[in-house]
Amino acid sequence: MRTVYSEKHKLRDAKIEIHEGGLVAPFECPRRAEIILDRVRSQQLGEVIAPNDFGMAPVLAVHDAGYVEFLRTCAAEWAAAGYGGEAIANCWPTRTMNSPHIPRFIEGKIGYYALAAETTVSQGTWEAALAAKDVALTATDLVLGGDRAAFGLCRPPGHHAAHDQFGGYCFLNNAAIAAQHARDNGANRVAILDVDFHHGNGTQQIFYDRDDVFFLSLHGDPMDAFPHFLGHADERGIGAGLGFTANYPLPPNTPYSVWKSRLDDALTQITEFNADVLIVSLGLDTYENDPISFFKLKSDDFTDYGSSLAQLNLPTVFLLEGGYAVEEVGVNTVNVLQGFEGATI
Ligand code: Q9C
Ligand code: ZN
Repeated sequence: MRTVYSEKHKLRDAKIEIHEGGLVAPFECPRRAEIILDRVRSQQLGEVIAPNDFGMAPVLAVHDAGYVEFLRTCAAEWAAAGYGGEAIANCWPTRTMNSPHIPRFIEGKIGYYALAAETTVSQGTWEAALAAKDVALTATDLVLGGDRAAFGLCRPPGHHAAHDQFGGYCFLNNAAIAAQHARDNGANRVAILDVDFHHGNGTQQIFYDRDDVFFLSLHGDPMDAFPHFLGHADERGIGAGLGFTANYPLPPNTPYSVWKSRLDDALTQITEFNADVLIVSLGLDTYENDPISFFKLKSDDFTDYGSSLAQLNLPTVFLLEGGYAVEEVGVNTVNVLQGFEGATI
């Protein structure tokens, strides 16, 4: 399968993340993508191509225009206020302060558009996020054009980004943008399977009331894990979308055997949905040695479930999400893709 990759991911190179009571170097770092690209090449997965520029229309099809303008201008407004470091939220419209007014000053505005504080908006973040959505859209076009599968090596990731919120290392929701693009270009039903360790709250929110995009997620139980406030089993969609969201929260130390049984249930639901296209939000942070997660998948397990995904026999777009065991993230990513390609259907 072909891989879509842009060097512009390197422009997302934040220096700080709030973690466990202090500031650390961000887990979501440029080296992740370089290690994955090296593994794609050394395993000869297939051609590596650059993305096309799709402009802003596919972004505005799923994200709020004011939010997008905020992302574009945030780092510059932060600097213009005389602030140093990287733009970071420290105050929110919480449950007791939910006025609809959007502050004009950057310190309030960033709080309005943030869903978590660990993620800064550094110089270059916007340009990298734009490249990541073009990577996702280009990979989607390969599959819409007849490729059996494609890999979008997206960075920064996207699945925590909601209609008008960033956080969890995500700014633009690459998978949601890709799914809407598939809908607008001939796919009647799109399934998004999110296998990242964390719940894909942003993707769920964007499609929650829709019956044309089925969102399914396996993840650490939000009672125990980020994003803490979404991803429970009783979230199943609303209105026309009821039954088109499926969540599989799982407890600390979940082994592959249990995770795989939940995956098999999700795959059955995707088959019954009769999807035209499958988009996989491919997070590798389910790995046993991931530094911020608590599942126990081993490297060979990634190959195994890649093979199961192929059994759906659907045009499949893989989009990179998380995975922070940097030295092993290349092996684990390409294991999924090679498991998929090596499967006998
Ligand atoms: N103590 C993705 O994998 N905070 N985002 C974790 C751990 C945020 C992960 C805190 C994790 C975001 C795309
Ligand atoms: Zn994750």
